[in-house]
Amino acid sequence: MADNEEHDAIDDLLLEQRKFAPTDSFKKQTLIAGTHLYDEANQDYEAFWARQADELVSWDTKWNRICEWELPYSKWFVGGRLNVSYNCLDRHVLAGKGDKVAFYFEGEPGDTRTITYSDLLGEVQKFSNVLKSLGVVKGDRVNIYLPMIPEAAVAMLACARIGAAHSVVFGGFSAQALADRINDAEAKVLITADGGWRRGDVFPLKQQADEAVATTPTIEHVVVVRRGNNAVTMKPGRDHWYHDLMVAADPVCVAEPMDSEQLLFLLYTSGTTGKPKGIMHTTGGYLTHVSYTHKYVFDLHPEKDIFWCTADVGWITGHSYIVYGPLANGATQVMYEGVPNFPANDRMWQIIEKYKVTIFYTAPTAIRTYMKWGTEAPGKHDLSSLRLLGSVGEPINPEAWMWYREHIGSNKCPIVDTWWQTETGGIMISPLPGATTLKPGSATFALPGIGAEVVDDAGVTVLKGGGYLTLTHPWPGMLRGIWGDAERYQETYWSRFAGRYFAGDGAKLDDEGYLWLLGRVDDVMNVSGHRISTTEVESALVSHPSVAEAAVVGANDSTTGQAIIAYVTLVTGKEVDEQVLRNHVATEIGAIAKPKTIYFTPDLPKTRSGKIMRRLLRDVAEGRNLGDTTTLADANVVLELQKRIADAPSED
Ligand code: 7RM
Repeated sequence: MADNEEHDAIDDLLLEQRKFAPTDSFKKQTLIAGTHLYDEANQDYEAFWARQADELVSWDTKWNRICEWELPYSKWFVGGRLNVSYNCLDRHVLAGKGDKVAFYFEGEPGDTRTITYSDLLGEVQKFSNVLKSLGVVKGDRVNIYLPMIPEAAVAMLACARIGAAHSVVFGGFSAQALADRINDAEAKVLITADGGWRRGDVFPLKQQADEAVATTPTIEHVVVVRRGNNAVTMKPGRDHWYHDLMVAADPVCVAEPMDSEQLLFLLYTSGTTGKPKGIMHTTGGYLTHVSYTHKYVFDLHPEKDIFWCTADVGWITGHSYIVYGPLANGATQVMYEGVPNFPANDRMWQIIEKYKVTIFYTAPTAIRTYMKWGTEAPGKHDLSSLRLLGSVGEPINPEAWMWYREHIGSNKCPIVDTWWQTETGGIMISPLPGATTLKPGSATFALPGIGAEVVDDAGVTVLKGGGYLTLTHPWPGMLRGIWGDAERYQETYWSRFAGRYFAGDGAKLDDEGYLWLLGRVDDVMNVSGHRISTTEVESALVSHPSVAEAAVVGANDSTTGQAIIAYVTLVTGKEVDEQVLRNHVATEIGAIAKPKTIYFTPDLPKTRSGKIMRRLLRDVAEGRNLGDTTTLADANVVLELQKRIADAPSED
């Protein structure tokens, strides 16, 4: 934690003195106004989670052990049996809530669909039978590569219903990235769409899927949802239209109880190497964790609230807080397909007004973008239905927090800044909005049932000041491993500090015990809340025939949090345009991984042992004075680079 950058961040945050206690009017209707949940969980966290599992989840067979913990593996609610799809659908319909709206779907072009819990149950049962008819059985993996349309939730819930694990790949990933993930998971079936809407145009998903499936021997069938109405090629015998299969499908598929530790899904996320990790999540613990956090962090009143999480289902936030948490809690949600500036900059605020959204959950990068667009867009709309705001994906700077509070929440909505990861399954550190006094930019405290501590380099607990964020005991939604790579699981999360889960984030505790998250301490970048490893982008760059060597760093960016900056050395005698290389990265990984800027350099700064000095490259990219360069093999390399960058035309 010796980086200047991190010290600056700590100093900035130390200056933040504003505090916002829950208002009386919020406290009057809140689920949790006092500290009793914390007190209960502090007494016995296992018993606390058992109570949540009992109250929030319906079990076919009750568990006989709450938690089995053999570091680094935990099992929760052992012996218990349940079906996640039953919990998200059937039980609400059986309780007479079939006509309650599950989703108000808003397509980017303006088309809408209202989907009740009965509707959703009907679709999921049929699609479960479709999957069965395609040969999918319990334990198989199914890949999902869809736009943000209700069929994404249908496909996920149908997998859960029959015990197949889904692996959702974000629709913005390239054919190559999709193929890598399908091959790692050895999925049998791929569910995709002809295309989806984005900024007024249709993006051709099926084309990417075709390219991917050309190199995925395990895929037997491809199911295609019609959404973009764009032309596609259907391969007879392999490809099937979703609507054709659905009309022929049996409408009844009884939910089969699954073991509490049955694999529910894989979700690939970037680590510090070039190969994404298939994070494993299972059934009973995960559902308990996401229902509990969705209920209490968002203070959910399912009969009154309209919940809108703006994430894509391709990320963990979409899994936990669009599909599983909210549906298990019987919430009514908005699902939006497109971008926030189509047809104009006020689309999000228009949607909030239209559906009278009460709880809005989005990312700091989005908030900073809205800030740039100005206050006129939100000012045009009646946002008075909002009563709670949330933030996720990266640290939220106090300035953005205050803007969000004032211009979206009209100074009355609490903001829950929620820290968690793909690996944690659900929210870990967050205020409880009716109980916690907020500080702008702080995620405040570990939730009841969660143990979080900051430690120093030697693993010693820090009570005040900066260090590494660790988790001290298992929790129900924790990852159960990395698909096919037990060693990497142990190594990545459980080897840095004995007996503790290492999150990879820096954090600081202030003198009142508030947690301030400071971003990644490893080679993982966070661009607009999306995790991308420097190595992944470097591998993509060097896979271009003209590139000899590449170094990638995440530099601070006022909108996206971090921006990808690449330094590239070309093969002698070869030339290539910056744009060509950026597009090459988009083809290899996806548009989100495109470097913002590429600097060409004859050499990269290296230590004598040949390690690229990324810290120096970050300093250079952010225009800082260089710190210690004594370990450099050739100090001239950096001076040369600085000169080039100073001379280069600016991007902004
Ligand atoms: C939910 C999600 C995880 C990484 C994590 C952090 C960063 C997420 C916050 C945050 C500060 C937050 N899963 N992060 N939320 N940093 N404050 N409230 O984003 O697996 O995609 O990313 O995101 O660095 O390690 S993720």
